[in-house]
Amino acid sequence: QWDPNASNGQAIVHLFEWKWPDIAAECENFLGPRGFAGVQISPPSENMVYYSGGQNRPWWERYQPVSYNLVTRSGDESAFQNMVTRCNNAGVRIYADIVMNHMTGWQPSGTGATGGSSFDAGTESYPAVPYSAFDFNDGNCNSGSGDIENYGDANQVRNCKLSGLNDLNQGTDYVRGKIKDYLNKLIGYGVAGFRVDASKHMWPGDMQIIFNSLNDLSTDYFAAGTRPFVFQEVIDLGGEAISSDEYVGIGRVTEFKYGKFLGEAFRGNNQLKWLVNFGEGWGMLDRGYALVFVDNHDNQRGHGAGGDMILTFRDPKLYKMANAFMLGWPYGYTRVMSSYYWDQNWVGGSDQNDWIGPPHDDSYNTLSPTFNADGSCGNGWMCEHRWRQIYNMVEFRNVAHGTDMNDWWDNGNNQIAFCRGDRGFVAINNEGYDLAQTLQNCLAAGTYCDVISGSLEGGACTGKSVTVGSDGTAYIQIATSEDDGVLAIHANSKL
Ligand code: LM2
Ligand code: CA
Repeated sequence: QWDPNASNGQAIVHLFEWKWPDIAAECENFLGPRGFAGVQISPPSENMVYYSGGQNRPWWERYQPVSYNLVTRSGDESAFQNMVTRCNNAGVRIYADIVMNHMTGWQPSGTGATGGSSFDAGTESYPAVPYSAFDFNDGNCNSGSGDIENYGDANQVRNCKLSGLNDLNQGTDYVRGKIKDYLNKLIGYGVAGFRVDASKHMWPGDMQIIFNSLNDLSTDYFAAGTRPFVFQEVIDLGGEAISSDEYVGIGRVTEFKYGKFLGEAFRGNNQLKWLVNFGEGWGMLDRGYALVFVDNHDNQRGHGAGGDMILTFRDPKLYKMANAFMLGWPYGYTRVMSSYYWDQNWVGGSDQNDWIGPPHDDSYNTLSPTFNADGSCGNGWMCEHRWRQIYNMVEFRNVAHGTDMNDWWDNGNNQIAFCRGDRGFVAINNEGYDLAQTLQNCLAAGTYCDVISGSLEGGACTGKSVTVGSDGTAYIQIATSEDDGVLAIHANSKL
């Protein structure tokens, strides 16, 4: 359950809030051809519909399930099935975001849901599952308010309400059975695995029982006996009662230290030279258990963990450098974030618009991305995964897969370079002055196309070229005046 079950690559992309038909087309038109292994989708389960206080249809309503019916703003059950089939046929896996810790928070009775199911949050009644008060943890929670008040108390973190969300008791056979049926339905349609929301708020023992009970993946697409990939969202920056290590027996775990540490380094709060042992040497999970990312849908908008150190599309030059480092570096299984734009409104250090949902029409139906001549997206979609510097580094990661890091170089400060076996070479310049040096390389002698400043297209390089000499060295130049602070060449970018 630590293996992504992918045929196609070493990186996945989170197509946050995308609609199912748009994801299907993206698998066929872009992700498959570009070597993306899979897509993390937004939660497919029916959620409450939120219109209140001027915050209409926030993205976070999808983290308040009403049932396990497959109907959301991303599409209905037949659109879901069609997407999974088409993506699998394009060699791209689908990983569903599973919200199984809780149902909705309190909402007035009569509040709508994306599939039209009724519910009453106050009495914890969700007839479309069905769940009733009996299935929730209220009696097992020992905090005064019923909410999680103290992250030093594991019992509270797992048995009390996260932000007021009705907390399911995964300790009962009934709740386990309902979750199992939901996940097995998704497996039946051909999904390859799950991102498990709020895993820190569930007991690992309960989760283990649920995931062990699931069917093998569909033999329409996977070898007999293949188990679902599981990556659990556990925010562990240290100093709490619960640690990520408790979950590595079930599947991979999101390593939130990774994006925070990278953000600190690229923003200048730490020298890049220290990245030489980035990974376990920095107190992070063993690489075989880590799911890593520069930012996610929470911390790119001040939710979750990492604070203002997190890099996002709003700092494009540093963001591309950090993603290039991540995709070039042999640690963890990598996830690229793909976002939509929203206007921020900063008041007293917090963004009042952090709730804003995806691009939509007047009736709040989600809009599809449009595509510009250069491959970038319109209609409010950022599509970081379509930035050349990012998708070309996804190819780099695939080409370098199976090699370790070698031939590290740094200038003692914020210029670094390293090799991946004899398959790839990356250099990064985060100084206020140019990098212009002859450095040890590891690729075979020849001329290579830098896949950051350009691409190898029809045998020609649209960006900078690098010549590796017969002595194994190459002259590397990254001027501060350039758009990008990184250079990368690999075995498949040879001219
Ligand atoms: C997650 N990981 O553990 C998700 O990555 C994160 O996006 C989810 O929170 C969280 N768990 C629960 O699934 C988001 C968002 C919250 C939002 C919740 C529920 O970050 O702000 O909470 O979804 O929709 C919202 C309101 C909050 C309110 C709560 C309950 O923002 O003020 O609390 O609903 O009504 C009273
Ligand atoms: Ca819980």
